[in-house]
Amino acid sequence: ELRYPDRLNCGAELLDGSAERYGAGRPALRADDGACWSYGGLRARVDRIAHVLTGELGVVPGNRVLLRGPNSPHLAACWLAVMKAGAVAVTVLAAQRAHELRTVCELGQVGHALCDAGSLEELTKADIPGLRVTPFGGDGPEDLLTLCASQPERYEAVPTAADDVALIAFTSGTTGRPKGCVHFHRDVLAVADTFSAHVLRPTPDDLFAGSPPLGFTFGLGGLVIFPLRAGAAALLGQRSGPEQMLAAVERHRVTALFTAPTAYRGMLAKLDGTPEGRERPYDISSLRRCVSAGENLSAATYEAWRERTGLRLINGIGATEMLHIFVSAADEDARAGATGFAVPGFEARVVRRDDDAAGGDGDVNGDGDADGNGGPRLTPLPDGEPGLLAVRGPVGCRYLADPRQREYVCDGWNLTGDTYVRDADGYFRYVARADDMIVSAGYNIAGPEVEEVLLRHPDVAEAAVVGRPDEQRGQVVVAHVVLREGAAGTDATADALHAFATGELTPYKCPREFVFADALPRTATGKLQRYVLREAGRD
Ligand code: 3SK
Repeated sequence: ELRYPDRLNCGAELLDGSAERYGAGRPALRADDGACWSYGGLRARVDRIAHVLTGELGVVPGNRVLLRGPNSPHLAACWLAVMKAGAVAVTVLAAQRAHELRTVCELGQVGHALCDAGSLEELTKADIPGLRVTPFGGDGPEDLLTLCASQPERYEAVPTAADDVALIAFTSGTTGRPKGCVHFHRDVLAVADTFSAHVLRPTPDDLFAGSPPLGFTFGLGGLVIFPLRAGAAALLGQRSGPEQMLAAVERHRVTALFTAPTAYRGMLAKLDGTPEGRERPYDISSLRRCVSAGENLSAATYEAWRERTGLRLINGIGATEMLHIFVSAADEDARAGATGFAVPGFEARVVRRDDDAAGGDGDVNGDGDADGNGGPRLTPLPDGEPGLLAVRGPVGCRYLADPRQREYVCDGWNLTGDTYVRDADGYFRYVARADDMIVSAGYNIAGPEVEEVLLRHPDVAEAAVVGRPDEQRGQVVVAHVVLREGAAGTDATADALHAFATGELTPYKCPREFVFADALPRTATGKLQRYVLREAGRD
């Protein structure tokens, strides 16, 4: 069990604690242009920002501060300064638009914003009443970095309680209605002390990099919290296309990479031979840990990455509600097509949820307790039977004033909205998002299983499989496919894909329609929006 002192400031722990434990001269943050800040250098920058926040800007502990900008060492420094000042970071994506920013600021009761000088436009357009915006990274007299110049180098962190709010991370899930997820100072350290410490096992010599934005907790964990907790370094601000990521890995000798399955597929396409404009193939031999999360990792992608690089992808399921990853596996525990086991510190099981208070035995704890307290009941399911993934551990869902809390947390368990099955060896295997199951002629079909097969076809770059309403069958299976370069979206290709699928899948699972597209709809964090495809199919 994780134990933290009652007084705990995660910013001070990550920065001052690691500087003391590992050495203030060690590299902490690197930028693609070659800049490198040591732990001591980062601490001086963070402490000056904390002085500006609590002095000139009048921020007091508990105030909510919006952080906005592309990944950069400055953005990470602002986040740490907000932590040290005892304020609450409200993180958003640089890609978010004015109306979304307005919603987040209203729901989060945000009074201050620190915004990259190049990302001001949407925030200015949002025109949020009462919001004081301070730009950073520019050179104006009001710029945060200009204000920092006259500040002292050391700042005594506010002695927050372990249970004080540190972060409100907004999620729209894949459906578009934002929810604020509240996380405490102890939660920030707990994700490093569980997933990172037990699965990644970083050393101070590691260099972390990847594509997820710091406004997405996948990125905040992988690119700030985990490296700093381990005394390691992070590369921030490289561009996130497949070739740019490969080039960054090569140039900086990155050892730990965080990105989504689509990006691993994109990189694989650039790894064979010598790409145009280069004299030699990419050298990514420095990589030691490659984390894949954000969406389902197909067995095909896992196997292709292993074959090409010799590395096993570390698959993980995480959620903004849970801050980071809670089921995963690495090294010889990793298996193609499986997510893995509950991360040490967490428990996971597959359950059925009975919303009728009288129904179900409610015995998720295995203690025979069915006390009829009127709420939904969870019943654990045997191995091999698909059901809802339920998880509990040191971090859990706390929605900011949102009735959907009751759907997510049930009997002390967090229901992530994913359908999983646990196999005979105890591995958790992803089936589908619970609301993405297709029911056709009475059969339950998991879109990801069909996608997995299509992704094995040499012409297929991306695939999303959804149900379209049908009078006779209830729903029919429709595959939306992005083809690889050189393949044509013709009837002949559709026939070939259909023939390929029927060779691999029980006939009722095979797509009856193929729709060819240039790209699939995704959220700003890269998750597939199957509901957009479903809705398009209704027209
Ligand atoms: O939402 C996700 O998919 C996720 C994955 C890993 C870590 C954190 C998050 C939010």
